[in-house]
Amino acid sequence: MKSMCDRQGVMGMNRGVWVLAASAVLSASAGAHAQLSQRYHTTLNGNFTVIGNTLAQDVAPGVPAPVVGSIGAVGVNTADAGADVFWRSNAPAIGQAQANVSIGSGDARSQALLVLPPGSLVRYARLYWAATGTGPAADMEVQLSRPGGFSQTIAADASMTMAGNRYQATADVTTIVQTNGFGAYQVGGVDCFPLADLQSDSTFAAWTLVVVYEFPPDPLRDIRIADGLHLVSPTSPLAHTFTLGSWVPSSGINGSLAVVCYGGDDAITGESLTVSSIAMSNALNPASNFANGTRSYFGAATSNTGDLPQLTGTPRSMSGFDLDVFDLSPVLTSLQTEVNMTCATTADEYIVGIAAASVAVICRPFEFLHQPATQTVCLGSDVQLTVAIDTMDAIGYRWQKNGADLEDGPRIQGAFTGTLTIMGVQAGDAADYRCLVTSLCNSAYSNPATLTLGVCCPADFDGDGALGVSDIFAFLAAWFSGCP
Ligand SMILES: [Ca+2]
Ligand SMILES: [Ca+2]
Ligand SMILES: [Ca+2]
Ligand SMILES: [Ca+2]
Repeated sequence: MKSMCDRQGVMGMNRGVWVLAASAVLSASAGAHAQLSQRYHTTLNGNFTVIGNTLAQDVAPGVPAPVVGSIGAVGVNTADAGADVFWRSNAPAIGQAQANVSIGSGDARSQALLVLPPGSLVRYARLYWAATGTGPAADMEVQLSRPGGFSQTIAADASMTMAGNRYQATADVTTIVQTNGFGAYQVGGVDCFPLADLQSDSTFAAWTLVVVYEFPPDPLRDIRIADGLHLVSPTSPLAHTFTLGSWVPSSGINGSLAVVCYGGDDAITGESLTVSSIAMSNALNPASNFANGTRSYFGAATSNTGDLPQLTGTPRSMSGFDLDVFDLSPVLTSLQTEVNMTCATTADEYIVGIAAASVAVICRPFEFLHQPATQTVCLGSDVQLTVAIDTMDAIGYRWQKNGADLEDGPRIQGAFTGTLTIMGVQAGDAADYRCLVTSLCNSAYSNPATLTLGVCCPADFDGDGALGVSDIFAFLAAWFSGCP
């Protein structure tokens, strides 16, 4: 995208065409965007794959022609860097796609082919859709379908919006992808601002499907998906750290990083994607121009029979949509536990929506960071015992009292968490406590913590945790018996 003041904002009619309105409002609300945050993680023998397609086509001179898909009448104001006409997949017939100025946003749809290793099992799938919308709110409902197969309305479980009515929404579609497996996925019903005759460099509409699968022959991989909606500008880079639960091995190092962004412009450069300060670049993604309208895997363009439209995946072909998977192997080192990604720019502004990382790992046994503390407590008081380990990938906690498993109850909470709480301590609570912690790689008992009862209030003579007449009688009884 071009600079801030050139960006699409509130639009209005002017001289018979849609034009950009002056956008002082944009700067004021630009803070609404979000950095990336982790959506999902797992560790399994398998990997992720990512597919997606644009819903609209930029027909400016120099944009690669579709492999499959016909472009008809396109209207005016098409030389801009924004998308100009909507696609409709499986139209006018199954297996075809057409784009022209008479296709409205409500009819726009596109399709992409999901390929999975034979024998793999889908463990997780998440659909994202993003566009320059018709209002400040995200479109929370789209259609996901397969011609001749299923058709389902998908409701978003999260969304992100930013200035210029740009949004991204997302939904967990694991069950649908588990049911329907490999093959074509078609997305439509994505709310978009009308493109016909619009003069704008920043219009886009696209969708992405991230699928995590288990495949036993694959190495053990730590897989993480993060999302948000962050406008990367010269004053606002984006940094995201994937914190791995395990270690990068000393041999068999491999990993991949998928980054989805919107609004990148092939004709404007200056942007960089780095991991550990090393540029992620390849034949299709120059080190200073990775937001360039490509769909690629490890430097090769992705263009599958079954995509509708089937685009080349080469620079500019995706019309303001980038879906690139980079090889992380060159930047990974043995025993590494973090992948630090930074997106920056000196000129071309772009919006990062999704980043997913997959890294081959070996199990890393955890160590205790914090052990439960031996303590003396008062009758009737509440007490907490806490353990902490040096990985976020704890699978389970189980507290024990004198070696016997504890259950949650009226006075016991957190028996299956890192913090055990005993409320209203009674005499019978004096014991040794420990926690069995289990992670992906190992399990271990914490040190035992001994709970001892102390007399905290001398006037609570009978030790029931409360002061009352019974304390006086207990005192007198002790007095007259000579403290037996
Ligand atoms: Ca255009
Ligand atoms: Ca246009
Ligand atoms: Ca660029
Ligand atoms: Ca790219």
